[in-house]
Amino acid sequence: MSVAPTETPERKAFYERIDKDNLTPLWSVLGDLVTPEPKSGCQAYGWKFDKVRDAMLEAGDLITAKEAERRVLIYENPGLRGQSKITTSLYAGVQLVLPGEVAPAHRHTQSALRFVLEGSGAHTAVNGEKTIMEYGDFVITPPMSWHDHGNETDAPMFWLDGLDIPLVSMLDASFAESLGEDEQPITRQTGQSYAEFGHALMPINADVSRTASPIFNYPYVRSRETLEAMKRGSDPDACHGWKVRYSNPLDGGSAMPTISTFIQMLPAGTTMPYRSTDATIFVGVEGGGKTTISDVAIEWGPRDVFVVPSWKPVVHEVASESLLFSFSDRVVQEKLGLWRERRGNV
Ligand code: GTQ
Repeated sequence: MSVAPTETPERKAFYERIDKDNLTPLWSVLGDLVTPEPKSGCQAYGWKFDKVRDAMLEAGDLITAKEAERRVLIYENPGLRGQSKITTSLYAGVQLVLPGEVAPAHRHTQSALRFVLEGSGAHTAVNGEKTIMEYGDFVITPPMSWHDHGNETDAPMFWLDGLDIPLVSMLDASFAESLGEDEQPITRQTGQSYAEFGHALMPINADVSRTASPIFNYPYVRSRETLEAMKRGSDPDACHGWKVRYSNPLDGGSAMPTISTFIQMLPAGTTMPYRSTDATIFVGVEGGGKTTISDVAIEWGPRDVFVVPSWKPVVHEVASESLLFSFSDRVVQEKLGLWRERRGNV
C-alpha cells in the first residue's frame, strides 16, 4: 500500500484546523490501517514455568485467593505491556489455589479455559457441577456461567487461564457479577456432563443451541489416548504431527465460541514451516524442544508457555516425541472469513 503523502505547510495547517472538529485525514494513516500483511505489536516470546512458579508461590504469601478473587499472574506479551494481553485478542495467566483456599463464585461474559499445570484433585465448579482437575485436563467456563475454584488437597494447584478478555473489551461487551457466596450450589453429580455428552451420546432433550460445549472438562487421559491411536493408524502431518481440536459435541464446532483449542503430538524431528493468521499460545505438556518463530528460537519443556504471533512462520524441533496444548482466536477469524494459513517455505 501507499506511503503517506508529504506534509506541505498548507496541508499541515488544514489538518490542525480540522483536528479541533475531531476529523483527521485518511491519507496520512492509510498505510498503517490497511496493511498488505498482518502487522502486530505481538512478539514471539516464552516463559519458563519454574520461574513463574516461584513468583506464584511468593504471591501466595502476599495475598489469599479470596482477597485477590483470582490469584493470577498475567502473561503479558513484551510487545503489548500494560494491556493484560498475551496476543492482541487473548489473555493468559497462571492461577494458584493453595490447599484449603477458594476462589469465590462469579460469572462474566468472557469465556475462560483452564489447562492444568500442576497438582491433582482440586476442583472447578461450573453451572452447578464440580469437576476434579488433573494434569493436562482442559476445562472450560462458558460465557455467563457461574464458576468457583477450590482446593481440598494438601498441595498447591496451578493452572493456565486463557480468556477472551481483549476481544470482549474491544467489543465493549463485558458484564460480570459476583454470586456473593464462595461456592455456588451444587445441583449435578461430579462427572455428569462428561457422562452425558462425552461418548457420542446425549440426552434426547439436550439444548443443542448452546454456543459452548456441554462437556466442561476434557480429560488429558482421553486426549492422549486419541493422539496415541492416531499415531498407530496414520502418518503425522508435516507441519503439525498428530493434532486434534477440542470440539463441541452439539455441532462439531469449537468447544468454546471465541477460542479454538488444540492438542498435538510431535514425532521426533523437525516440522515443515507453517504460518496462520491466528496468533497462538502454546503450552508444553510432555517432552520438549525448540520452536523457531521467524528468527526467534524458544526452548520449551512441560508447563512452559510460548506465543507465536500472527503470520510468523513456525518450526518445531523435538528430540523425542512431545506434546503441546495450544489456543487461539481461529474460530472467530473463521466465522468472519478472515482466517488464512500457509504451509511450507513460501
Ligand atoms: O478464574 O474466573 O485469569 O475471571 C481472569 C479472570 C481467571 C476466573 C482469570 C477470571 C478468572
